[in-house]
Amino acid sequence: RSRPTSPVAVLGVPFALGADRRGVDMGPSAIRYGGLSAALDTAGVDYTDAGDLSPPTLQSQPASADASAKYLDAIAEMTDTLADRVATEIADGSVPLVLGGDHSIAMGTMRGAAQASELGVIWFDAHGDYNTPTTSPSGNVHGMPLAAAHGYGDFAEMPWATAPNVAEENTVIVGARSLDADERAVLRESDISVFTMADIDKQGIGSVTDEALDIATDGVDDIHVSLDLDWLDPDDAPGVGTPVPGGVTYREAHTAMERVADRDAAESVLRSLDVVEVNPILDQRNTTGERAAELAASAFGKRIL
Ligand code: 6HN
Ligand code: MN
Ligand code: MN
Ligand code: MN
Repeated sequence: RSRPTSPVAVLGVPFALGADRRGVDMGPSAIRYGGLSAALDTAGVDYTDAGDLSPPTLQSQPASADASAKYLDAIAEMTDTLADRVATEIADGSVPLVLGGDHSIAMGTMRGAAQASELGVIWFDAHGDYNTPTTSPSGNVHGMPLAAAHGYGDFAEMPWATAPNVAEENTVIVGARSLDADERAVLRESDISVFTMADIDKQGIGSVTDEALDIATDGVDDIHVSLDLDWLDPDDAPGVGTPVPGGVTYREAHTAMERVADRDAAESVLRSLDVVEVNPILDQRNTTGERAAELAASAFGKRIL
């Protein structure tokens, strides 16, 4: 397939249980209201908006009994539903654009996207999201989806959480600047590639993204791209639940998405994209929702001229 001939299927997942904090469940609305359809139109993307899933809500759940991985049963339900949906869209020839929701939804996207065949992953995030119930300092599952996808640690016992066909060697984290102690040790020992903010400072975001694309696509057909809005500096994207100072600028984030689009135009590599962690309650006049909409369109090849 080659863009723009393979259509994009927009799918919202209004989910907050992985963050244990309300507001991020309104992310899909905020991104749409922030101009997603206009941005995709400008990009010349053929898309349909499939609406939102109806996953469990925080207000409908009793407080989680398990403090080490909160709301895991509800997260399993969401993951299962989303994975099936994503796999179906891909089988139908579409590229799912999944709007979060907190980052735990990526467990569903990756599990679904990896059904077809081997999949590389690029994770644009301030965080590693490589905790497990044993290592997590918060018990919030949005800090665990990448470990879950790889079946690492406790997740070896949770096949529902695991994405088949995703190798550590084809997994790349870009922009990390907040890793927990155990998470850091695990990532250092793993075959996952981690580009920190220091690497971006030294090498430049264009070069880092190109290198990430080389690693993620090495020997595999396609990639999943996961964009956590807290990858951006909080000055540019204030509407996130776990902001970390010292992030990339809006312009650098655009450059990264444009490199993804360039590679996709040349080699048709983008199997799925998720855009997560937009929390309009914490935002300033939906700035972060608007940024998320524009960045998503750039990943599909938005051009100014
Ligand atoms: N996110 N490392 C922290 C934790 O609680 O595990 C923060 C995780 C943030 C997750 O932003 O998607
Ligand atoms: Mn994240
Ligand atoms: Mn993050
Ligand atoms: Mn391909």
